Amino acid sequence: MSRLIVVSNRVPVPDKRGTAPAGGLAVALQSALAARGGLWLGWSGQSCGEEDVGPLRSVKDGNIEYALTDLTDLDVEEYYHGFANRVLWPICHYRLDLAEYGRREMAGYFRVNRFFASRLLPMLQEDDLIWVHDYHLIPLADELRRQGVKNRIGFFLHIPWPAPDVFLAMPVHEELLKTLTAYDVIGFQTVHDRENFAECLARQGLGKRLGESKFMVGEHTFTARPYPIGIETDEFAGLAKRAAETTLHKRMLQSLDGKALIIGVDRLDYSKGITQRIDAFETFLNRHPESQRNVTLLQITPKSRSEVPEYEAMQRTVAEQAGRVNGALGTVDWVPIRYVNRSLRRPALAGLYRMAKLALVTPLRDGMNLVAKEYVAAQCEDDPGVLLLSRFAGAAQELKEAVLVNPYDVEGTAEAMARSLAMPVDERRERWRSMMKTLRENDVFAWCDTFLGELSGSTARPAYRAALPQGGILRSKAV
Ligand code: ADQ
Repeated sequence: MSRLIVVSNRVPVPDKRGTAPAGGLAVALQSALAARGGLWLGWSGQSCGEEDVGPLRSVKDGNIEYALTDLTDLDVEEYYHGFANRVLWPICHYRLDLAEYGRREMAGYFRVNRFFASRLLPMLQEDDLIWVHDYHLIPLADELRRQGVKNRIGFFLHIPWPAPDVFLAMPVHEELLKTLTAYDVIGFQTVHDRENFAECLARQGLGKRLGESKFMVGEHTFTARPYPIGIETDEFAGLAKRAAETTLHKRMLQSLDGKALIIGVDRLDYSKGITQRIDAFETFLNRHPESQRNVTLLQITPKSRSEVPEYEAMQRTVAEQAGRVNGALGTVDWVPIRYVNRSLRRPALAGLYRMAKLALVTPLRDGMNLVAKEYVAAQCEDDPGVLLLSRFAGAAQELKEAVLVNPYDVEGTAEAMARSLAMPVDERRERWRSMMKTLRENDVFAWCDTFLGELSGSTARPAYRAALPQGGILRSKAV
C-alpha cells in the first residue's frame, strides 16, 4: 500500500504523552495514516516574525510523522487572516458583503501555497498518495505539479462550494478555479456543491464534463464527487452513554430541575445563524407562554478567529441578545438562555447532547455540520431527542428525518421548536432510527476509505478502524 501524505492548514499533533488533541476527522485521518504509514504536514500556528522561516519541526508517533512549519507575520496576515478568512470563508458561505478583496492578500495566499509545496517536495516518495484538506490550500496541487510532482493528489473541501454568481464575484476566481482542476480527485460535501463547481467550470468555459463525476481540462481528467463526511458514530454513542454516569451529568440534571434542555453548539461564526436562532427561541417563548419556565436553551459557543472584526462584533451582539431575552422573560428562578463561551471536552459535550430534548442546528450555510450528527449519535434509543436542522447545512441532504427549517424564517423556526418539543415518542424513535442507520452506514471511517479508494484507484476497502491510534476519540480534535 502507498504511503499517505495529508496536508492541512493545522495539524492535530500528539502531545508528549502521545495524546492528540480531539474529534472524528483527526482520528479517521490518523488511523488511515497509521494503516499506510505516512506524513501529516501543516502550519505550526506560530509566526517567526519577519525572520526567515526555519526548518520543519517534526514529531514522530509510530509510523506517522507530523511535520510543522512556521510562517512569517506577513504570511499569516495575507494567507490566513487575509485571503482564507476574509475572502474565501465569507464567499463560500454566500456572504459577498463581508468579503474584503485585496491584491496583496491574494498574492500572499498563492505565495504561501507555493511555500507549502516547496516544504513538501523533499519529503515526497514516488508512489505517495497526497490528500490535501480545505480552502486554505486550493492551489497546492497546481504548485506541486509546477515543481514536477506526478503523484496522485486529492482534495477535500470541508465548506460549501458557492453558486457561480457568488463565486464569480471574487476577483481571482479564474485562477483559483483553474488551480483546483490540477487535482486527480476533488471531494465535496454534497451533490449541490459539486454541481455548483461544475456550473462554475461551464460558465468559465473551462474544460468539459465527461460524465456525472468525470471532467477534463486540457489533457488532464479528474473526478469530482460528493463524499459527505461522517462522525465516529458508534464510538460517540458509547461516549454519550457513559457520560450519563458522570458527576457533571448529575449536577446538570439537578440544575435543570425538571426543565427540558434545548441545546445549541457552534463555533462563534456568522455562518452558524446564532442570532436568528435566539430570535426564533424568543418568538417561541412569546407565542407559547406555557413553555416559559419549562425549557432552558443552553448555547455553547467557543470564540473563534477573534482577530476578525466581524467575529468580535458578533460576540457582543449574541451576548447582548441573550441578556436582553433573559432580562425580558426570565424570572428570579428561571433563566431562559444559558450562554457559555467555552470549549468543552468531548465526553462532557456528548453527555449534554444526550440530556437535551431538542438540538437547534440552524446554520445559514454550512458544508456539513458535525454537531447535527453528533447530537443524533448521542441519543438514547428509547427516548431520543429531536434534531431541528437548517435546510442549508450539508447534513440536511442525509438527515432527512430531522425537522428541517429555513433559519431565515424566524417564525417558522419558532413553530418548528414547538412541534419538536411536543413530538410523540413513537415518531421521535422512528425518525432517530432512520438517521442513526445513515450515520452508521456512512461514518467517518467509511468516508476516509471511500475517498482514499478513489484516490488510489483501488476498490478494496482497508479497515482503518482497526488501526485507530491509541486512545481513540477521547484524544483527538478536528483539523
Ligand atoms: P466547523 O465549521 O468547525 O467545520 P462543525 O462541522 O459543526 O463545524 O464541527 C465542529 C466540531 O467542533 C464538532 O465536532 C463539535 O463537536 C466541535 N465543537 C463545537 N463547539 C464545541 C464546544 N463548545 N466544545 C467542544 N467542541 C465543540 C468545518 C465546516 C463544516 C464541516 C466540518 C467537517 O464548516 O461544515 O462539517 O468542517 O468537514
